Amino acid sequence: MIGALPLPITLAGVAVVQHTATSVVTIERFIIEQERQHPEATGELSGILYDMALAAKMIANKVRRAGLADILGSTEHSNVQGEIQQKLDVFANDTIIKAMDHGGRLCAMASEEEPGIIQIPDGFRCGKYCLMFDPLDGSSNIDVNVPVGTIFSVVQKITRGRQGEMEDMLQPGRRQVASGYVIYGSSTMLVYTTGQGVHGFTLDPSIGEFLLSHPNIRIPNDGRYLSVNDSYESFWEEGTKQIMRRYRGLEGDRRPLNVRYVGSLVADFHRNLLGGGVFCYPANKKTPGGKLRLLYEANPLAFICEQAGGAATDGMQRILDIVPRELHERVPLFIGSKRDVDLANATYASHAELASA
Ligand code: AHM
Ligand code: MG
Repeated sequence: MIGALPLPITLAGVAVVQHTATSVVTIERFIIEQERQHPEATGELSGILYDMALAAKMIANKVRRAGLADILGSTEHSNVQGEIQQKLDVFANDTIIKAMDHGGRLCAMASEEEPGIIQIPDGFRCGKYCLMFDPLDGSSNIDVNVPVGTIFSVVQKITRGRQGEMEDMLQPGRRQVASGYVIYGSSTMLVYTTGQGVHGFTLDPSIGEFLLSHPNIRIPNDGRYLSVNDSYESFWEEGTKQIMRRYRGLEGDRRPLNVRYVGSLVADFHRNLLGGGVFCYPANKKTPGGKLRLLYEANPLAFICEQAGGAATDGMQRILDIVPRELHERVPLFIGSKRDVDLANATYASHAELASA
């Protein structure tokens, strides 16, 4: 039911609309209203977000029909990480590129599924932003009907030429101007930030619109959930093992966290963002640099998490301060409720002290 009309308020001299719980707000309208708070905005960033929302709807449609359309299974190609690509990965990757490459807002893209920079085709205008994305994270879970997701990150171009270059892509995460994710779960949700809080939209499939359902998401300081794949325990270093003992309340004074691990980053992160908790993919002896990718996974989710009041670290430093060295760089990741991320940092720091004593 459409309820009370939104109330106009004034912020920094600009009229914006304050949403009541009952107002129906599409993602387009919300983006426009946020843009109005920045009179200097050109609308290009908003355009990128609309185009991502469109790509998300197309991917959601395909994911929902996955079992029916007989498109499960692997293609013969493996991606740059040496993993087998699922067909839906390819579809999601192509869909995002096609939705974004001709809008005149981007100067280049990079995808977890592509080895190098994706240039804007000749004949299309190049804009001032770069888009990095993981088109379908957790895609190895598709055959068993577990939620998967799309993750994206936007930075501003810093080089002078027409096209985007590697230097544009390899900026620390704190320079992101927008990031977000889409979760294809029991419903499809798009959650994004442009540095003005974190807002979540649920897709109403009957009208094909993302509607504002979770304005101004805040992650609880004190988490409920621990998400970690502890089958790697024997490959963890002692500092990591101690962090996990503390999270589980086996050592120290932290109330024990509940373990929840889907194995699909977006699903694990989304649950912890709403309910509070920490997702960990630490380094281990098998993957000493971690598994998750800095540019496509850690940075965009870290921007969202910080904007929601949480934190993200590799155990030594804030994720958003890491200067990337290559497109497909991996990083250890602890992300979620601030208190739990701080506990990981403090535990590693005490181990470093012990080691150097
Ligand atoms: P992907 O980008 O190849 O899909 O891999 C990333 C996924 C994440 O969604 C998830 O958190 C992680 O890999 C699970 O890894 P593991 O099976 O080692 O626990
Ligand atoms: Mg991924």
